[in-house]
Amino acid sequence: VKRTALIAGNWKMNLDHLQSIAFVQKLAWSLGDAKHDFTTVDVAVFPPFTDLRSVQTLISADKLLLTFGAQDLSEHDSGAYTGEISGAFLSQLECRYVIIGHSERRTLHGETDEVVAAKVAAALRHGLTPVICVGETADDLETHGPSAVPVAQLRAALETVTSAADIVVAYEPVWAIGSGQAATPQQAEQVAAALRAVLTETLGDDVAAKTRILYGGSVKSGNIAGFMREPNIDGALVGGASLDVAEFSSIARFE
Ligand code: G2H
Repeated sequence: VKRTALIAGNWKMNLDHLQSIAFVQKLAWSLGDAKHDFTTVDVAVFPPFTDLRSVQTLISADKLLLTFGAQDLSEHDSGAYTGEISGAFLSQLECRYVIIGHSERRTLHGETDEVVAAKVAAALRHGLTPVICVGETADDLETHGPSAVPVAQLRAALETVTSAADIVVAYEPVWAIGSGQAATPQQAEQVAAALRAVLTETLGDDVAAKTRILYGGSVKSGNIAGFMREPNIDGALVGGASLDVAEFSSIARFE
C-alpha cells in the first residue's frame, strides 16, 4: 500500500487570527511556487481555535489544497463544560483533523490515557480524523526501553475504535520535543514499526496498512529526508519549524 504522506504543522499557542491569514497565504504561495504535489504529500496546519474560522474562509475562498485541523477537542458533544470546544463545532468549520493527546496536553493538562480514548471517540463521532499522539519520556526510555510506553498509549487510545476508522498516529518522543535533539530515523522507525503492529493487532491488516504514522520532535528541513526514507514513517508532526513559511514548505518537499 502506498500511503499519502502527511506533513502537519502544529502551531501550538502561536499566531493570532490575523497572523494566521497572512501565514496561510504565504504558505500557499510558497507551495505553489515549488509546484507542490498534494496528491503525494498532504500539507495540514493546526492553528489555535480562534484562528480556525479565518483559515477555513481563506482556504475555501481561494480553493487552496491545504488542509487544517484543531489542536484539541472536548470528549463531550455539548453542555456545561466552560471553555471546552465540541467536535461538532470543529466539523462545522470543516476541520479535517484534530490532534489528540499531545504530550503537552498530557503533561500540562493532566490528560490520561482514558481521556485520550474518550477524545478519540468524540473525534470519530464527528467525522474528524484524530491525530493520536504517543511518546515516551527520557525516564520511560531508560526504565522500559524504546517502544513499551508508546505501544501502551496507542492500545489505550484505540480502546473504542472500530476497524473502519480513519486515524493518524504521531510518535513524538517527549525528550525530542522542542529540544533541538530529534530521534534518529532508526530510533523512530523501530517505534513506528511497533505501533504499526499494534494497529494490525487491534484494527486489522487493511487499516494498519493504510494508516499514516508520523514522527514528531524537532523535525526541520535538515532532518526530514532521513525520516521519510523509513518504511513505517509516513510524515511528520512539526512544531517550532512549522512557524516559518520557507522552512515548513521545504519540509513538505523533504528537502
Ligand atoms: C512536538 C513537535 C510538534 P517540535 O511537540 O508537535 O514540536 O517540532 O517543536 O519539537
